Amino acid sequence: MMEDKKTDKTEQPSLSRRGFLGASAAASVAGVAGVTGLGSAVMSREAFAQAAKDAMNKAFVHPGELDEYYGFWSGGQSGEVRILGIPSMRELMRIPVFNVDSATGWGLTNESKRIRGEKGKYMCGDAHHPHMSMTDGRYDGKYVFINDKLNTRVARIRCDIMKTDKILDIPNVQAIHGLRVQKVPHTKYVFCNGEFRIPHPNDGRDLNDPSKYYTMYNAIDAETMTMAFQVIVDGNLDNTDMDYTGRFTASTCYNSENGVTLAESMRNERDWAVIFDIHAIEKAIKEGKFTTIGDDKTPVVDGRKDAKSPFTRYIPVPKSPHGLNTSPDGKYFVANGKLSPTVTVIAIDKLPALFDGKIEERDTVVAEPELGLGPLHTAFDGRGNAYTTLFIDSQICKWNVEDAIKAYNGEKVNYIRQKLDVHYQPGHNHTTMGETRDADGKYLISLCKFSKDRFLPVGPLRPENDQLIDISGDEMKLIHDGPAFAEPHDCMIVHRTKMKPSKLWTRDDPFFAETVAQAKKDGVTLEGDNKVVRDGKKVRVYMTSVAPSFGMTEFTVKQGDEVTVIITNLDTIEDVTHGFSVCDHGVVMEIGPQATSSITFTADKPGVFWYYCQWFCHALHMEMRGRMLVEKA
Ligand code: K7E
Ligand code: CUA
Repeated sequence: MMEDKKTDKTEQPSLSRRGFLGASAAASVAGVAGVTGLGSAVMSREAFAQAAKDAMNKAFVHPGELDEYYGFWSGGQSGEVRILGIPSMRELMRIPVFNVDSATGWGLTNESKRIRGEKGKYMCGDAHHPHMSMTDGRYDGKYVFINDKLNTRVARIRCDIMKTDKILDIPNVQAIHGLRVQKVPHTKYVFCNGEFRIPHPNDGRDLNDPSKYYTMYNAIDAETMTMAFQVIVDGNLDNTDMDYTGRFTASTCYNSENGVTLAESMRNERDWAVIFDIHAIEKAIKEGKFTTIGDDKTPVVDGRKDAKSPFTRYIPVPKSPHGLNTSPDGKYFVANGKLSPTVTVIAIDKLPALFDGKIEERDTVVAEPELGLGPLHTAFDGRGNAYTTLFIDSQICKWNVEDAIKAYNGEKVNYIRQKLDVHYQPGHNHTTMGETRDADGKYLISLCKFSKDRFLPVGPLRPENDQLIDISGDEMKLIHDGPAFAEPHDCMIVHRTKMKPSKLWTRDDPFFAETVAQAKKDGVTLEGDNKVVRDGKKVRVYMTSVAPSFGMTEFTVKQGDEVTVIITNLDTIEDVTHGFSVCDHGVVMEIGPQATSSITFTADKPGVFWYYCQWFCHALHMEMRGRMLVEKA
């Protein structure tokens, strides 16, 4: 894909990153600051070290202190989401989503299996892009949505309980990659990109006729988590973002050649940023002007280039663009060039004229600054500066958007403010609140794909390196290295004032409503009864738990019974979570305070099987156990 070129061909500060390798980060940064004309005086090594130390001290979260921000990290091919505290970079929680989790029983309990649905049988996922729901362009603390590229799904996490509560299989496409939410007036839709091109329906027809393949842009109703519509496109959709008017979204799109091999998809010097007019699409669907595919009911409209539809415009941008980012002032879409050293700045206020046919596609481009090799993603500080990751150069390039526009108009200005070495090969970066109107320009996270020599060696597979950078001043300062497992492609940083997580479960939580309904049918009061209900070969064992004991110290079933254990945790003390595990049956689950959890398994062998609480809950936690007696059939 991307070749690690030996020389840096950028015209702006012509620095060979390779020349820095071996030199200390401090020296490199000081050097860059000098050449980029940041200030005439190159900072001394001592002064730089002191400045970095000051920034580090400012960001230090002492024991017992709380972080200022929640970071939501994708767990990449681990299929989970992680919550980190920022700036401490302490990992606070893991939220299993597409994976199966041995700690909480996610993917094993009945409640989680219902949410995971048909594709829950796949015990893996490839999570890339976590994004929070918004109201009026600001995080509202309600949901986090995340894609699964591997099994073509989108999940929703409820931010009160920090559990996944819906997973939607996206029909008619393959590999959901880019994902963003509608920002204004609120998150009615979640938008996501189908990346790979396939036949439709994909039922064995047109197997080897790629001219019939295509992919689609997808809109999900965020509240119901059902499909809203799909738009047929040319090329392969990569990343996407929405504007702050609620009308336009944009997606980067590579393989404008519609090829299937690497060589075929690399021919064009320019691919596209595809702009979608959401209002036009909604109107067509309202008027019934759509088709469907196979048995699926999702409204589909044709937004291919040659269809010359009112739904899309294809803006040529160089070359196999990757990240697509909206500036927090709502003015620009920025498409990151990946195989071109440039990023393309598209003025959102010119898009209505483009759709009206008054201007040409490239007339919407107001800047195309050259930043360095391998620009992948751009973040913003809310002060007019942008921060672009340079994958090949292993740097963050800080540049000024208005200056880049001036340069594009022929003025002699240097739009590059600073280049900072990161370690190494950064993909996404993200600023605090930077994808909202509240962008506050305090910290930048650089998600580096390689850590090489930054940590103790741990075998051939190494952690990645999530670096924390202070961007509050004129200069970026690297202040923390954070090892991370399994590619956190992307993250999102939310001020803690936006979040209101629950401390206890509520008894009427929809998360376990179906289990509660079953108990009602069985005439069981979950908050007090401890009893066994037999229903043919199905046995339901209802139990309460209060530290340090289960409501039942034994129960008896017959070999071959399908056993469901339903536990209600009556503890009302915060932080007292119990567990339920049965030895030698692969049975494990978490039961939070005031929650009900259930799990079903087959008692397939006669004998005595101890069950126990696997979540440390009390001084007598080890004693919190009982016996399952399985009688020979
Ligand atoms: Cu890895 Cu956003 Cu999936 Cu870029 S994507 S790096
Ligand atoms: Cu209950 Cu440990």
